[in-house]
Amino acid sequence: MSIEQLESIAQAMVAPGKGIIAIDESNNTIKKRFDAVGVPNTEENRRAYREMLLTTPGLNQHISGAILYDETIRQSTKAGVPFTKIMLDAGILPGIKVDKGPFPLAGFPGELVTEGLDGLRDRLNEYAKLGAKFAKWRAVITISGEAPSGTCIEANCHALARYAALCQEAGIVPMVEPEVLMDGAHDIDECYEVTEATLRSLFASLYEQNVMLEGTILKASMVLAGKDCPEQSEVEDVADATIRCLKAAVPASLPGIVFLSGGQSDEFATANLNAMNQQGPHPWPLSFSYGRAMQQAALSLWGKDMAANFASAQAMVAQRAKANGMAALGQWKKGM
Ligand code: 5MM
Repeated sequence: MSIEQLESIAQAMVAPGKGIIAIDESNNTIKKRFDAVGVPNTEENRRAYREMLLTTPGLNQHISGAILYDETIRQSTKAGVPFTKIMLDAGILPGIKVDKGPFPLAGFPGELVTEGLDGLRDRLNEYAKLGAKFAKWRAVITISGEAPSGTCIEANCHALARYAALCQEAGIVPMVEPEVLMDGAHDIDECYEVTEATLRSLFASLYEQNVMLEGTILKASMVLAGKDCPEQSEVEDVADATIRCLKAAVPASLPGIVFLSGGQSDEFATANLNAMNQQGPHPWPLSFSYGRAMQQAALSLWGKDMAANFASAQAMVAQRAKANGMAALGQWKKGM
């Protein structure tokens, strides 16, 4: 695939007023989400839940793509239509999570490195045949005591760049996600420093591995105080710090940046994205690739009664997609 084709997929992912829904929870993570609402974590329930999300009427108005998990990209609706067909027919790009998750970084207690490079070329080729247009790899950076170490940042960014190069070889747009966790008592300044160092290391690694930025999407965490910090960040502080950090570290040739929600409330995640876009124009479109901030309200409704609440859960998904789509344009208003 040519760089122009990768570039046009990347641009479609961040088309004006559209963003990504992240539904790539591994079976362990979806178990935690299901446990919280009392849904047994069976393959059929996971399939039914993803069917509810992906068949939301009008989803394509504000959703450009969905990130799927290995099990999900192989699943179909109850009527037997593959999820990838439902998506492609609606103009929603299928994405696939290809990392194998974060593991302890040997020699650095408390720090994590994401694994999954072994056999990745073959897996990507298979996912491309299954319809995947973009992929995702998430690295986890923890702020705690002396962490993160430079070694942890470099190891994760090296893996992200190796993954991104393999994606482009397979004709798949890499979404690179270095998540600086909100867990901890650190303040917004510390989050800024760690995020900037991580992004600088990431773009240096992408350059070293010959990754074409024009065919790459960054999935970033916002710059904000840790969950246990006594001084929590206000929306304007998050927007100012995040934009300053991205401008300091992200090349303008990147076609777009999407944010993760990372445990923020639905409304805070939307308000932060909206405030950033109100400060624009920026060198790149800024949109969303939310998991929890897109799904949590719908999941708790659906979990109470899967059949009776199917349509109201879908309405909730549509509402969150619309709110975030408006925030991607800087046109969201509280209570919309
Ligand atoms: C959907 O959750 C993804 C993590 O799944 P695993 O923990 O099972 O690997 C995660 O990567 C997600 O795509 C991003 O963190 C965005 O989700 P949030 O909830 O942070 O917006």
